[in-house]
Amino acid sequence: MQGQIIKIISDLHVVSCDGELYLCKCRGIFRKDHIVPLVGDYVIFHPEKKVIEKILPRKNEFCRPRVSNIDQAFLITSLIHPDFSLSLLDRLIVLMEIHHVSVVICITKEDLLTQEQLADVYQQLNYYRQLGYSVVSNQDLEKIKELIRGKTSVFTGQTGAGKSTLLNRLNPDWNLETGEVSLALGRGKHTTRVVSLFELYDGKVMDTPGFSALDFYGYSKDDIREAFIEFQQFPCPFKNCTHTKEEECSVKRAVFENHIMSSRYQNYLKFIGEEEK
Ligand SMILES: Nc1nc2c(ncn2[C@@H]2O[C@H](COP(=O)(O)OP(=O)(O)OP(=O)(O)O)[C@@H](O)[C@H]2O)c(=O)[nH]1
Ligand SMILES: [Mg+2]
Ligand SMILES: [Zn+2]
Repeated sequence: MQGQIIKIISDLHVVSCDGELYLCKCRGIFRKDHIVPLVGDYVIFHPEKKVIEKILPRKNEFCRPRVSNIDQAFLITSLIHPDFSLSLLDRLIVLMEIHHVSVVICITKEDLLTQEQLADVYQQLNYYRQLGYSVVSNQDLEKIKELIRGKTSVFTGQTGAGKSTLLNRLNPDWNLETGEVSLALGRGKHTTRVVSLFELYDGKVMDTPGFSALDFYGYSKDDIREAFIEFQQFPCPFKNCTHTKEEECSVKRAVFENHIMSSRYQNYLKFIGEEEK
């Protein structure tokens, strides 16, 4: 039978199929061949033997969090505790662009900011909206429900940003564990420990463990450059320009003329390891 892995707890894989759940192990050969099942994987399994026999080809896969077959990512972005960071936001957007996952920027903890602070943040986020990314607040439940419909979405973001809290609000039956944020450290305590996939509003959502830092492994400078989608609006006269050195580079000019947000360009330089001197 064919099903989907919705949770993995050590060597037990919870496979969902036609509304039933099956607790399966993997065929021994998987380990030998270094095949690691992920939450989101579509699998062929044996319902009586409770064994996963085959993993079907993935649309995409991530190592942190360990998930596959994602259409859309909700980047759960706290405005304070943990602090708002455009650098983290850009990092996550780059990852999603590289994996062809659509981006929803979902901000949380608006209630803890003053009107002035909020206006500043929204001004910055407006730039992202103009690039075509959806921007919502965790208060906009109706908008979020619309975005979830018909897709598989992963909720990702820093520990303590409010992923599980928002999912509980979307479906009060779930009662996912949520945690306090340490005021001393300004971050959460890794309350969610495993990835879980749930069905919701004709779509699927995944709650994932948050992180405190996020690095790029194994992505080329070219991948990272392509992921800054606005650069394409300013075609460079130089072939394969890295937009770092050439005086006449049109991306550099666009930054200078404020058509490209300066923090975006600075983050690009940071990510490719060419911080401006
Ligand atoms: N004031 C305020 N607090 C919020 C909001 N959203 C979440 N919180 C609080 O933030 C804390 C952390 O929320 P969680 O939902 O556990 O965060 P998480 O992103 O799931 O964290 P991990 O599971 O550790 O990755 C909890 O105390 C929530 O009550 C919000 O919009 N406003
Ligand atoms: Mg959580
Ligand atoms: Zn250039």
